[in-house]
Amino acid sequence: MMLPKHLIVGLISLCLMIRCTGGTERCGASIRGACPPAWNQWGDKCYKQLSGKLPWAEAKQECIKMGSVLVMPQSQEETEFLQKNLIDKFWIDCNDQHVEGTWVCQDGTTDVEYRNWKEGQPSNRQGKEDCAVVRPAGDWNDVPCDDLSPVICQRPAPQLHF
Ligand SMILES: [Ca+2]
Repeated sequence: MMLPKHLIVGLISLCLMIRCTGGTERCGASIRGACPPAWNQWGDKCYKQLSGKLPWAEAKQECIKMGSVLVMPQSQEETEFLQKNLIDKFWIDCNDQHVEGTWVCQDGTTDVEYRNWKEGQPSNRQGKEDCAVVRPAGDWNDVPCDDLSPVICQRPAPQLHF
């Protein structure tokens, strides 16, 4: 069945109007299908670096406060984007605090299989390295969770659904 053009335009406008009730930031993002201001986009994810350095647990909390989660790159391409556009060293949502040697890496609440440990890592040096960072070389190291490292938060890019 063919719908009259003005009806289609009307329906799209109505959908946008409903989605825009969340405020101007969400509205602009929804229409462009892009990240909010000050967030970098790569594929279907938005990223933002926090100012300063934090311990791992605080990094996770600060991201949640912004309606996002601690970053968890799922490929070397994603890691390279982050290093080139944000910063070359940062925490990732990967830890073995619960069971030593069993690393849990999560993209939000989804387990991530991707691993990129530097040769010889994770080393759990002195028995106290339970959190992971991306090193400037692009690979991973386990370090003490109370180390201070830069923080990148991630959130899904807004999607248009009709
Ligand atoms: Ca280590």
